[in-house]
Amino acid sequence: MSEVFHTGFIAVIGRPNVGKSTLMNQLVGAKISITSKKAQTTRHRITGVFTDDTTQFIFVDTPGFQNKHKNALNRLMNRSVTQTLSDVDAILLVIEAGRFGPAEREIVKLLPSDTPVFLVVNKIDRMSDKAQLLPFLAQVSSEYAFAELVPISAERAQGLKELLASIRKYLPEAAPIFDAEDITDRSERFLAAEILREKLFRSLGEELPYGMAVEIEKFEQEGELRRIHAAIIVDKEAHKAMVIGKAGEKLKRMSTDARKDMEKLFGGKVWLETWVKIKSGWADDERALKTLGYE
Ligand SMILES: Nc1nc2c(ncn2[C@@H]2O[C@H](COP(=O)(O)OP(=O)(O)OP(=O)(O)O)[C@@H](O)[C@H]2O)c(=O)[nH]1
Ligand SMILES: [Mg+2]
Repeated sequence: MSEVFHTGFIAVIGRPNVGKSTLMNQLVGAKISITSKKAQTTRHRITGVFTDDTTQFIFVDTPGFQNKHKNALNRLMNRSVTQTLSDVDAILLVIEAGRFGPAEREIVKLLPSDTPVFLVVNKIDRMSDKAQLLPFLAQVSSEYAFAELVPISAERAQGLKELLASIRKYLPEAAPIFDAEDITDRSERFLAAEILREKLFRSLGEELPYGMAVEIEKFEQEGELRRIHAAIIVDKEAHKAMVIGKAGEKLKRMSTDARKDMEKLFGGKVWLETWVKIKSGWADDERALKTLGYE
């Protein structure tokens, strides 16, 4: 390798639902972080790695930063954002095109002054009038001394090559930390729980997903077959029935969808068993949160 190699950490932050996880998955080229139309889908810090001939990009997807809802889980989620910021080479602050308001200004206050911050303007595919983009960029650049302003569409993979090329300029010269084929630091056990949680988030009504978590009780591998037992944790008896659905139909469909995604990501057959468990108040119970893997 004649060229110098660059390696660095890049935090992906922003308010809920702006497309942080969609962006990281596109940059890494695999679905390692779950996504949904609902806010606060991501609850954990998740590392995604992309390595090419000259650079290793180590992205850190974070939960959406918000101050509206306060419980122990939300406090942990916000803390994981601020902790991530102190230890990276670059920060991608993701916003939605046309939207820079109080929630974004709250986040700007957290930015460390010694780290380059990219303003990543996502969902440009939704802008009906493209002529509004330039004045919008001019306006937001007065909010903070952003190192770069990059308009993209994470969903349509527009602007991502340009984004990677500009990030590289800010990463230090260093040998890679991960193997070239690694895409995440998370275990299959963790990813399995997240995939099932995505199906719950996407298939259930508005409020229910926030009161749920997934716990993998058993994860065994026999050759290419993975046997997974997953418990879906709900807050109330009434929620249990909603997750299971009429004659178990709902749970069956969500489990099948989850199994298919797991097989795709792990590259082998999966046998998945799911059941629903009630643990009331788990989202405000520090001990329960620890058992569920929230740092
Ligand atoms: N139209 C459009 N939708 C997008 C784009 N990127 C993401 N989305 C959608 O925006 C929604 C939220 O995406 P996520 O990636 O889950 O957002 P997030 O910022 O990780 O959200 P939290 O984890 O809840 O903070 C999903 O419905 C995505 O499909 C985009 O470029 N264009
Ligand atoms: Mg997310």
